[in-house]
Amino acid sequence: MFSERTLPEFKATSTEVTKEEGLLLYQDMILGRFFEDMCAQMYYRGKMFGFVHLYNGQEAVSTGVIKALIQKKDYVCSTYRDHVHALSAGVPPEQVMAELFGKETGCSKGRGGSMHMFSSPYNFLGGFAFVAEGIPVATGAAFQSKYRREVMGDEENGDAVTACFFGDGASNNGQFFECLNMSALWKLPIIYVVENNKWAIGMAHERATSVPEIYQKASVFGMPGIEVDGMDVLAVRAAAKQAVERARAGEGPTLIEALTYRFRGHSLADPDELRSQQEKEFWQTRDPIKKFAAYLSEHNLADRSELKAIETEVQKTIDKAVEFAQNSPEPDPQELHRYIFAED
Ligand SMILES: Cc1ncc(C[n+]2csc(CCOP(=O)(O)OP(=O)(O)O)c2C)c(N)n1
Repeated sequence: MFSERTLPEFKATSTEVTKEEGLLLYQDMILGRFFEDMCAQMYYRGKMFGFVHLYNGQEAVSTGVIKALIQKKDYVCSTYRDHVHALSAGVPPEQVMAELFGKETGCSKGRGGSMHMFSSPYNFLGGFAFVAEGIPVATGAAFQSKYRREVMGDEENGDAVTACFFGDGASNNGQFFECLNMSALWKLPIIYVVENNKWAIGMAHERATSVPEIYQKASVFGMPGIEVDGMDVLAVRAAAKQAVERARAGEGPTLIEALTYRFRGHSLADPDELRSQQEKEFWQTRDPIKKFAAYLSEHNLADRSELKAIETEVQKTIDKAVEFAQNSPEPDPQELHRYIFAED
């Protein structure tokens, strides 16, 4: 069956974007899209191993939230669909690609692969294979920010904000409820971003969920819940900015539900036969990149040739990332136990 929730309306005129900001948002979304397309190519050429989950279609969520965080000290926590969150958080594309190739130069030293991106210099907390596993980790990061400020008097890092991404499937997991309770109780500086792409592998969200409007669940914890069009980068960014301000001001967490769609199967191993053609075509018409390109030209912020120049540059960056990954060494088998926190 094919049914759709009505997307909340967002008036783009209610937000201001400079040309520079607009081009940066566009560049970040293009980076996410082209990077994932390259991953598909490399996966089918046998360069990557294990499950690889791509983010195509959801770019406005990563870009809209992470680019609204602004400050370098802020944290980002992801799921197994993590490449693009890592890129938006600033992890260099060559390090993400090398990780996918299982190389020593990858952001997790080639030990993690697709589902376990991690980068301490960029405050990127992972990459987790288990559904909802990142939610308590992100909540812990937000707790330490508050602890630093209130107990340790660390004004510089104490107001860092954490953005925690997860899927609609994860919102039915107990960790979601436990963490929302704690973070509301302690007024932690965190934004929970649920990317409702309607499906958890082959399980339709409405079939598995008593109250499918996830943003409504915030109210029982006494936190704001915002429903947003996840295919509109400006709408996501506006919601995220509001949540960041609240968090930074010590007013506590926000739950943002971004209504979005993944354009590919659950992973590259999924033939994607369960979702109807009609549904897929409907969401393709909402492609967040095309939508934002149209916005930029309608508002005279960029013409086609400027956008094309960005696309060409991004493609070059990705080609270089592949070359870097190809030419990088594999981890030395002698170092199998390095980075493991265990004693004999
Ligand atoms: C704890 C746990 N249970 C089950 C799985 C198997 N599994 C992998 S992905 C997935 C669906 C999750 O869907 P969602 O949270 O909506 O994220 P999306 O894939 O849509 O990004 C499931 C059930 C898992 N990885 N971890």
